[in-house]
Amino acid sequence: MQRLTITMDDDLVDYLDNFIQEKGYTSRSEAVRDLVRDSLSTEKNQRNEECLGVLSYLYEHETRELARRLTNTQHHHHHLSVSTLHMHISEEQCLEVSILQGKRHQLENLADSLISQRGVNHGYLRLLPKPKDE
Ligand code: NI
Repeated sequence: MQRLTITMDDDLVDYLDNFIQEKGYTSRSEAVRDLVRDSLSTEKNQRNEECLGVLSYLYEHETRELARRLTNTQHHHHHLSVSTLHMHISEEQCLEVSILQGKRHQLENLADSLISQRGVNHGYLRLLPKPKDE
């Protein structure tokens, strides 16, 4: 192991300490190791990992052509999209929750292309490693 000295803003340290307390870490080092490991392994090594994804977002269905554009995007990536639940929340707002399956970077790209559309709010993708067949 190597010892690192890191400089951080006070705000960020508070944020980190809250995180440590919430998660029950016993030291900052342990927490920072996990954060770095998660972040770097996601970025580099696990790009092609088979994943399940749960994508949720709110959108305003009356925003010009948005409902049609979102559906088109899902159709264009139909091999990644397993199922979508649609809820009409109000006169204007809809909630969609999609179950996705595919390689990590494919699911991230699909989620980005949906979430980044104007009129889509609170987009959130949760990825889970797909359990291997026994
Ligand atoms: Ni709706």
